[in-house]
Amino acid sequence: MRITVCLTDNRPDAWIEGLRAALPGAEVENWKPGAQQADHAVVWAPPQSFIDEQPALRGIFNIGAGVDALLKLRLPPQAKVVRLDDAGMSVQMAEYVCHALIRHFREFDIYEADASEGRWSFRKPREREDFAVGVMGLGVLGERVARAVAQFEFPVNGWSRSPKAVEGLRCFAGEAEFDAFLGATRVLVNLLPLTEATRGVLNRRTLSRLNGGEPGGYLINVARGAHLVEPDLIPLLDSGQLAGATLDVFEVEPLPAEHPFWRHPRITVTPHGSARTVREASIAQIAAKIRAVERGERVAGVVDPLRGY
Ligand code: NDP
Ligand code: OXD
Repeated sequence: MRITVCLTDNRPDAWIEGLRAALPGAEVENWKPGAQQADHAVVWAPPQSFIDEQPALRGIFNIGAGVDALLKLRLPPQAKVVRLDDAGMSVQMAEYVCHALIRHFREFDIYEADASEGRWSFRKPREREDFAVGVMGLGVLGERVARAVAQFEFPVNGWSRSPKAVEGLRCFAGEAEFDAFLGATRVLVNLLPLTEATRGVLNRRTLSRLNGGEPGGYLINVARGAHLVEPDLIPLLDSGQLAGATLDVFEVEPLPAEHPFWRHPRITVTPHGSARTVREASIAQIAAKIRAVERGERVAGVVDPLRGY
């Protein structure tokens, strides 16, 4: 069995070494133009030229959860696209979202600003019942995040494509229940995959519906930058309709130095690190899935190209 590795923006050596150790007997090589045909590929954002040179691939294993960059390519029709299924990311995502939520709810950003000026300040405690959290996407990451938030006793709503029942959550599904979900939510957390149906879903209309249409909504976007119509955000913050936003992902990454999000006082920017790929856990997961595919077994995380996730 031959495995080719093509990782844009990632150093391949440790991946190759780890895959060789986990799959003894397999030939694992870093891809170079003109390389031999492989059975499986381990990839992150590969170029179309890589795919065009590997028409016989049976499996394409993505070292991230989101497959939006991969699905833009023309892929061999027989190749299964398999995404990472947690592999250490959901706990990081839960930490990140709980941190952003609690920082906002407890106004730690204001205490930090006061402390930087040596001011001993007091702020009236707020009621968590007034800060219903809504998680868009109740998949591997979204459900873990929703459960973590519920541990802090915030009311939690969840929205997915198909109807779900998750204990402790008020679940909404599909377009028909989207506005009701938004209206019942004050702090919106985006954990949707980027697809044709979800591109631009965070926009003036939808963000204005948060908190029953009253001012004070808050956005935490940890999925993909193209979910947000970026020019819509600052007017909503400046008018007070939204109280703030924590953004980990952007339409263009790295976020350009001149982008106004860097300097807006009510936007917190982090560099697409809310849940990083954990190499060892990912190698173990991918190797186990390659062995299962070779035995003709079903594996979790196979992407449906028509759904886009
Ligand atoms: P999953 O595929 O497990 O979950 C996707 C969820 O979104 C499902 O609940 C699905 O509904 C729902 N969904 C999809 N389309 C729609 C729609 N049109 N309307 C309503 N709900 C929809 O994905 P993960 O949880 O593993 O990952 C989510 C995303 O997080 C990734 O695609 C990636 O973009 C992003 N990500 C970001 C990282 C970062 O560092 N910032 C790190 C890792 C991932 P249903 O359950 O009905 O299918
Ligand atoms: C992912 C990511 O999709 O890192 O895994 O964004």
